[in-house]
Amino acid sequence: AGTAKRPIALVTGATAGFGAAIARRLVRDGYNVIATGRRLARLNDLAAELGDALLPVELDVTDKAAVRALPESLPEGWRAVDVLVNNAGLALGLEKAWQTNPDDWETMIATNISGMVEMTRALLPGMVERNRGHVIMLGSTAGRYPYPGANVYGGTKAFVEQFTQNLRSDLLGHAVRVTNVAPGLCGGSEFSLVRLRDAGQAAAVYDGTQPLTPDDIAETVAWIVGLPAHVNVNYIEMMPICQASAGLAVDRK
Ligand code: NDP
Ligand code: 8X3
Repeated sequence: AGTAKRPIALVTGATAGFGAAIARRLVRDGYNVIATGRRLARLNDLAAELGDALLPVELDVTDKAAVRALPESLPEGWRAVDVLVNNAGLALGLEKAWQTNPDDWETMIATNISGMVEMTRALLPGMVERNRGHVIMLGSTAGRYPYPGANVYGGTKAFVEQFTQNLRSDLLGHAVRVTNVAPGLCGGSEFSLVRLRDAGQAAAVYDGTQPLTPDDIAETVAWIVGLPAHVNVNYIEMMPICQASAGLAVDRK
């Protein structure tokens, strides 16, 4: 499989939401795309839809051994990854810090931080060696603006931002780009269903709003990777027009 001479992108969390939209968009833009995630059936559906330009690979980013073995385990012709999209991630819960399930905190840290770091560490050496590559992170406005219930989720996304900019420092002198894409309210994905574990509550998050869509995110990623090779977008923040930062809160007794 794979169509000769197309650049290669690897997208984590391509079974839903942003990752699926980014995979579709990059195939359309001429990439061969390695689509990864835990739900293999969904990746196979994407392959059936998109053809030979999409390679489905079952991968849990929290499985350290599998991530470390990934570059070697990719089929011939798929190993020289040009673009890594570190999209796999999740929020679990919206409770106040002292009411949360600590296992949920661990899962967010394992996925959004450790998984993202391991994926980057696995694919960066090849990019540096080829002096060609681009790592795109899915950060969040939650990494910059605090809000009640964001506790560890927002903390993981702040890590994503600082890690991205520190990578930029390490990569100075190499033609490898790194970008943190930080969206705000975005519907049309499973994000709120995963977070709130209830379809009704998840739908209510978007009541009366016109949120960003996964296609808006994919469009932005496609623009960033398509810029001339000397241009690096370090950080890009996106919100729907119906969203703004709300200012500081005051407790009045
Ligand atoms: P979805 O829940 O729709 O998609 C999340 C994806 O992550 C799924 O494909 C899921 O695949 C994958 N994933 C989760 N855990 C793992 C794991 N351990 N290993 C591999 N893949 C995993 O959410 P979104 O598309 O909305 O979110 C994508 C990213 O964007 C996340 O990092 C999120 O934090 C971020 N984001 C989302 C915003 C929003 O409002 N929607 C706004 C800002 C940022 P599977 O379960 O099959 O493994
Ligand atoms: C997703 C956006 O506002 O739910 O990262 O944290 S938000």
